[in-house]
Amino acid sequence: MQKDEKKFFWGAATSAHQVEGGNTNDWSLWEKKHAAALAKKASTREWPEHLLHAYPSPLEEQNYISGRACDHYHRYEEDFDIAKSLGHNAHRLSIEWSRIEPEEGKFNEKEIEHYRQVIKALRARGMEPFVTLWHWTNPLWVAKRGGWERKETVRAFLKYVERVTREYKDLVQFWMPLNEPGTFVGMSYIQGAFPPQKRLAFFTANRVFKNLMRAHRETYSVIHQIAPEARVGISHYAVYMMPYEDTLLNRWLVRTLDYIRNWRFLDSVDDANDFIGIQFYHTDRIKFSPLFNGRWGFIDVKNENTRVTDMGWDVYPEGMYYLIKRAAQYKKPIYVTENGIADAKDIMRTQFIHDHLSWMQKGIVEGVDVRGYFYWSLLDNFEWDKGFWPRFGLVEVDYHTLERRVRKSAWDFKKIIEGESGT
Ligand code: IFM
Repeated sequence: MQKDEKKFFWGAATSAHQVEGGNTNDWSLWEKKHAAALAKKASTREWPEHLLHAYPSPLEEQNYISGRACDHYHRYEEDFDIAKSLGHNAHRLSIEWSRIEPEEGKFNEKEIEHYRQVIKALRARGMEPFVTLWHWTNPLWVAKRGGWERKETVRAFLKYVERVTREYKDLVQFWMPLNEPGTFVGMSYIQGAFPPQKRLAFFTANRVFKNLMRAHRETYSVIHQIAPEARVGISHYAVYMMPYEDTLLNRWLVRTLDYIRNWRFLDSVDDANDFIGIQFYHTDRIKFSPLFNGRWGFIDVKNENTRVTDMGWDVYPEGMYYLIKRAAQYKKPIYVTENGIADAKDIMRTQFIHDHLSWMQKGIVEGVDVRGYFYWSLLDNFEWDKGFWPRFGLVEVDYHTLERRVRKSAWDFKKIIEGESGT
């Protein structure tokens, strides 16, 4: 395997549960249980016509059940051909723990072979695999005994990590142990939106956070023991924040939240990273809420909403620049391992990519060591508790036929890649 650390990587990212289809894990169980309630909740808000009449519509139960998803499990070669034709020289994917180890200690040889073929398919197309080992989903046996609330899960995860590293060490150079641990803790234990849906469970959240931190560190050691040359890095969701009005209190809130949401995890695993993966989507304007009725009690988010995605996220490309400048303080190579927009009509995506890359470029010119950019996502896919309606893909997926249609913005992104790499 050629060591290509200095090359700039262009690509897109996916995660197993969101694209593969046919998974059995804690999410697939949860989806079936909550689909009706999620569809009902969706019916209480107003929807633009183009989302309401798409298939599946946010008002339909099947929108919230991942089911066959994009059937990427069987169509990965077709999908990688598309990525290749779009000028990508890398791809970020995740391995599904519940497939590899559906029962504790029982590894599924067929699935191990499957992912070997997936990774080889990337290599055969000259695309560098960036492999995430856990992208939020847990095998049922892990969830049943308390998931990441329990220290035992760290030990169990490391056994899976060890097996997978031994299997693919000659094919994979870049490893990412955990996807966005902070988002997982926030969504599952503070907002209570993701399984196991514990709301404002601060003590449990802190325990889960510590277990994930331990899992990251120990995965770093396990991978390096088996594959000393491997590069192991965090995948981190960073939110750019600014005060809603420039008051002392709002500024103080921004500083505090910036540490908790953005840098606490990175600070505590700083010695266990060969690179930093930054995932940037949106910006929040933070405001003190004296009546305790803000998004997080005394803290509220009040965005301008002049440019928003289909998900209602505020678009603020400058945030990319500030975040990579701050992340540069860790003095590690940086990869933007996710950045993307839900835009079903494909009317904002080209500009979105262009603007974020311009701000990334400004950081590079000022000395930030950015070595890759992965758009989220290659395909439209299953956006967790929102289901299928958010359309993040460079490639549109028709969920009736599973036909893939390359969006115009994907070709525009290709032109940028070609311009930058002189091809
Ligand atoms: O779809 C998710 C992904 O799983 C993790 N990062 C953010 C994306 C968009 O919400």
